[in-house]
Amino acid sequence: RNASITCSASPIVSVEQRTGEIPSRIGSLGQVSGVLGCQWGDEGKGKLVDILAKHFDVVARCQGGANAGHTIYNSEGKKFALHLVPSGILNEDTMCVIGNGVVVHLPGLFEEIDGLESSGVSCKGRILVSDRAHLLFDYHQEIDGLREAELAKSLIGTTKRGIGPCYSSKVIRNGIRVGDLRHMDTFPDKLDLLLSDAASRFEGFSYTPDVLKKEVEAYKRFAERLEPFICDTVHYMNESISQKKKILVEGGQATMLDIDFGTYPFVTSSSPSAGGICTGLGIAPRVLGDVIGVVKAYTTRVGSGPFPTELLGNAGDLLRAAGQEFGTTTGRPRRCGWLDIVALKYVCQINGFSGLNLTKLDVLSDLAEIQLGVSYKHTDGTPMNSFPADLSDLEQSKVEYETMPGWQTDISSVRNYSDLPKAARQYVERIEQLVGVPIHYIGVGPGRDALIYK
Ligand code: 2SA
Ligand code: GDP
Ligand code: MG
Repeated sequence: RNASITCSASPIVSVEQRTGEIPSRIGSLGQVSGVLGCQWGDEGKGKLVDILAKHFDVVARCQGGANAGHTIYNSEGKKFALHLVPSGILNEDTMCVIGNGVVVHLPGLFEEIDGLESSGVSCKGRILVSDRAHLLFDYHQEIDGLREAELAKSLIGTTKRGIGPCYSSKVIRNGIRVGDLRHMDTFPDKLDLLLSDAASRFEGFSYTPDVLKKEVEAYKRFAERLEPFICDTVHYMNESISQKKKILVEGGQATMLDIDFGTYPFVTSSSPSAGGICTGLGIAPRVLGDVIGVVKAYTTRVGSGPFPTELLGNAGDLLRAAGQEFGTTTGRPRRCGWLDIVALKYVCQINGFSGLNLTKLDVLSDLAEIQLGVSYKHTDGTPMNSFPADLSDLEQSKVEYETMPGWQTDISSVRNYSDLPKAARQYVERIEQLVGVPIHYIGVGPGRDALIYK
């Protein structure tokens, strides 16, 4: 079913022909491009994806779920907070794909679609959901909370959106997939198994036949509503590639939260780095071209776990206020600190970025001096030459900083790189020099137009 679906978006022509605008600086290396987070999330990936979407036929999510919160603004300045729907949705010619690597909470997805439709964004026929994606149930969210309560003081600080429990079901192999909604005869037994399993593990989880009955009834309705969205997206993506369509992959979270490469166990349960693009969509590494790393001009983290360059007290509070650093999904205040070059270099190695988008440079505009965390040293004085896997090594490390002059000028209306104050250009160029990856875009405000193409 849906095997013969074809991409309805128009074929890409050159950026200049299509938009008459400055080149997007993306998409020239291969048919599939990616936008990934370089820190602990919330770097501003959604904004870049929204801006670039017009250059692409398809925008796809490959991992994570409704833990993601991508804030974007349309050209009239209207704000949208997206969680499961890809940030290409505001560009009406773009198809949006939710890939096999994503975990899908259907009540949340429908709520998001209804919200978009009521704001005048047409979603009809524009969103495809992989039949291989796993379903995230309300109970996954409930046990996410119970797990956090068990961990007490050493809690992860999850978004409580059920992400870990749903990926656990997937990996332990009793998960239920979107395609299973086409077999409602066997669905109740599968769900019963899952709920009974949770009830036997968590004392605080109450499970009665009534709960199952209600959930099955709700999912019968969801199955009907979802049917037009369900697609063999692996086939769709590969067909789109053979038809020479251009595809942009939108990462959720970031490499420092990656289940393999992040500050484990204070991580999410998916692969937000480049490898996740292939496994989360079923496409081959050779079709991947540009991968843009999105990096905030400073660092934020929400949830627990190590944060070597964190600024506690007043300095952190000032950054939080200037950058409006509160979770898009949960509203939690984000921890704030200086840019960590050691972590950034590690993330650049893992992802092989073709370029970077430095975001929120405008937020630093009031500072007289800016610090860059350039190296870590053990407390015994030995230098650490890479980002450590062992959190106790990280705890025993001391960050060494370079101090850069601030520019203390409002840069939010600057659109040409050469018009930035000298100190701001020095900061940008020092980062490029330290990490060895060019910065292609610089964010100077939340709006669509607030981007400098360097
Ligand atoms: P989870 O819920 O199991 O994925 O949580 C595990 C860790 O991953 C972090 N995480 C995030 N960090 C930053 N932003 C995220 N999205 C929201 C946003 C967060 C919010 O856009 O602001 O609203 O609070 C996100 N999603 C997961 C999480 O904080 C845990 O550290
Ligand atoms: P994402 O999860 O990476 O998409 O990022 P979020 O949307 O969670 O958080 C980024 C926040 O910063 C959003 O509120 C954006 O509107 C805002 N933002 C993005 N880029 C810039 C920028 O260059 N300057 C400023 N001031 N805000 C930005
Ligand atoms: Mg976010």
